[in-house]
Amino acid sequence: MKLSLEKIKEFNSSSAQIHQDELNHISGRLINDGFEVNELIKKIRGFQIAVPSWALGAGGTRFGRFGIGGEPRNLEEKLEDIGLLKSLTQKTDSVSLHIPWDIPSDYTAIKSLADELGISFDAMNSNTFQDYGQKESYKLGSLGNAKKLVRDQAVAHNIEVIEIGKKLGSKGLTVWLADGSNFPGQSSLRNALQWTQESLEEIYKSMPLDWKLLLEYKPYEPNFYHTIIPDWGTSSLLCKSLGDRAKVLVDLGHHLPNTNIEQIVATLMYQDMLAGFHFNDSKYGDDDLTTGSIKPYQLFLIFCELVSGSEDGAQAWESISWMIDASHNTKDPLEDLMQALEIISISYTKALLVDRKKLTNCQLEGDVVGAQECLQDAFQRDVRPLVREARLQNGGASDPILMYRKLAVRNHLIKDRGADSRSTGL
Ligand code: RM4
Ligand code: MN
Ligand code: MN
Repeated sequence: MKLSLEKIKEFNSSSAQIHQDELNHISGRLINDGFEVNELIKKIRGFQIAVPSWALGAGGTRFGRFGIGGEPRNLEEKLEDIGLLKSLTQKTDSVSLHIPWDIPSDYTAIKSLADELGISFDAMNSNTFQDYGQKESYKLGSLGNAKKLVRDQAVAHNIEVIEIGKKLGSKGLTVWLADGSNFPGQSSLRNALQWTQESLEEIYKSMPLDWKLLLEYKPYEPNFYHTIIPDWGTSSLLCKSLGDRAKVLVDLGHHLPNTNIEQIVATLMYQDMLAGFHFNDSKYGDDDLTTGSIKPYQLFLIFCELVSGSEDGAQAWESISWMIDASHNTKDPLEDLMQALEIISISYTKALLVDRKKLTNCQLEGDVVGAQECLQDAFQRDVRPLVREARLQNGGASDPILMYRKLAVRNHLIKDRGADSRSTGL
């Protein structure tokens, strides 16, 4: 299903006046406060976030899965769904693929469909956390497995993912390892780390020079005693040993409760070691809930570090990759992704509105209350008219979810693809 620009314009016309009033209101206030509104809108327009191919179907938990209907049955249909998201939100123009879930059967056809939809291929994800018919089992690990045969197979898989990505024009490989152990004594902690490092070295050597390696970390799950790469420190230690094209990927759900993620972001940027993000939200662990649904203030604080880190020249904004990594059981995944794209843009916009000069002065003068007020002034603003204006200028819908519902897009997808169509992935 495709949405024409005319249809979107027609939908937008009914709310044009209200939008203009709201935009005038906030613009007046911002100009008064010394902001360049057009500059802000330009930045918001340019900020695009990659969508993961595995978030387009109903997710599931280990207890059950509830289909949503009309799920994309193949890579072509996944691209079509992202095309829809792009038309409505103008907040995403790329997809992050997961191999073997998304191996293209016809590269030329996939490339031309992606071109037609204006979608490019973001970082590729390898998968050595499942068995899918390969020779050696990953039950006891992959890149850090005690058996060399398994490690070699896992390395070869990652190299194959690079080859697939090269054909699609991707420029990055994301590695997430489930490797670890469930019981003390099960594995040699030091050896497992060394094997992982050696395997990663092989993969790194096979990467084209204009590619980057994005290395995730996660404290627990699926292993519950130890995970080989449990935290950003271990990930950056490994990346440093590999070379400067290896950097740390921060998946917001991969932390123990109450971890100060914005500090991790600041520290990584300080060392030019931040590869990018997997956006999602969580209450307890790797819950993969909608970004910003539980801790919007934390998301804002993370963006404050990103904006200040790049403006201060610690790490270039352009060197950071932006991706969503979520998977749902109870929402229409397309609506969920629209919510995520919106809140990420809102958090970014609010971070742009922090009076950084004032904040620095408060910090230098030890004005604790003043510093907090600076952040609150930006966080409490309703920036939705700015984000909407950026979307409208890019050709998107004034209210993407409302338009999606008005057009009954999910029903159309169910009609086309069936009520029990099932997406590959999680
Ligand atoms: C993991 C991790 C990876 C993703 C898989 C599907 O928890 O976050 O990024 O590839 O899930
Ligand atoms: Mn992730
Ligand atoms: Mn995760």
